[in-house]
Amino acid sequence: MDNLFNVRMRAAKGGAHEEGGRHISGGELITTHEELRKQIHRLVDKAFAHSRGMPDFFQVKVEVIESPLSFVPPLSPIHYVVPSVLKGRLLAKKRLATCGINDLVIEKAFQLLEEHSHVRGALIIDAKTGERLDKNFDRGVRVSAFSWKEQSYEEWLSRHRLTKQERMKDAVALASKVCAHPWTVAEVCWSDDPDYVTGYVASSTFGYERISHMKKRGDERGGRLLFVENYDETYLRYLEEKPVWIGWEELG
Ligand code: PML
Repeated sequence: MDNLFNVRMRAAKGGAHEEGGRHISGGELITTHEELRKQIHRLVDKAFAHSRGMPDFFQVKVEVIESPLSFVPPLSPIHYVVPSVLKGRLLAKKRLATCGINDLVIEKAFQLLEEHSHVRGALIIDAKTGERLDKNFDRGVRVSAFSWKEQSYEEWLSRHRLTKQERMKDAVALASKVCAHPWTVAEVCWSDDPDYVTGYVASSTFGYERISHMKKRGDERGGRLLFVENYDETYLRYLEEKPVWIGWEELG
């Protein structure tokens, strides 16, 4: 069998992230050697045509995948259209509460997200106390090593009568990996792209719940919260390293 590669991209302005540069764009994918060149081009286009600005730092990391890949079925989508950011945030909080998270914990976590909107990775939150559990204060946790199987993506689109949308494709893949772990209670996310106001709440019980307005247009603050019932090195390694295909094994 051909080698598979995990490809990670990050781009920033004002130097590398660790030197204080401002995050512009990131990307994750798994690919074959044959497709590598095409996929890297896609990531170049993604980073250099971003509404957060033109990067002056761009890095692509390509690593061969040593362990076998398992399949994670994609979450089913629901789309809520809300008339305002206020209603969107309120709905997100209600959906998180439906996952069993206490209102005070939700408020505390949203507050943390406001204070850490410069963090490009996810903040890991204790679903019982609202405390932040990851120790990467300015970096958060980067969920990596996942990709859609293209045939499954086509099937998922047709099952849910949806058309292709790159950003949603990437977000559903990430959320499906995150929510497949039994310790994940729920995830909430909205983009740091000033032109992109749709966000989501995801959970293994209710699926990928898209919310049309999670922030005002022009706002560059975004982020991702993962509410968990347990947290340790193995959970962190699952999110960052365990390679998975998003799709149904029977479709290949
Ligand atoms: C991001 O791209 O930074 C997050 C996007 C979240 C929403 C994706 C969607 O369903 O449209």
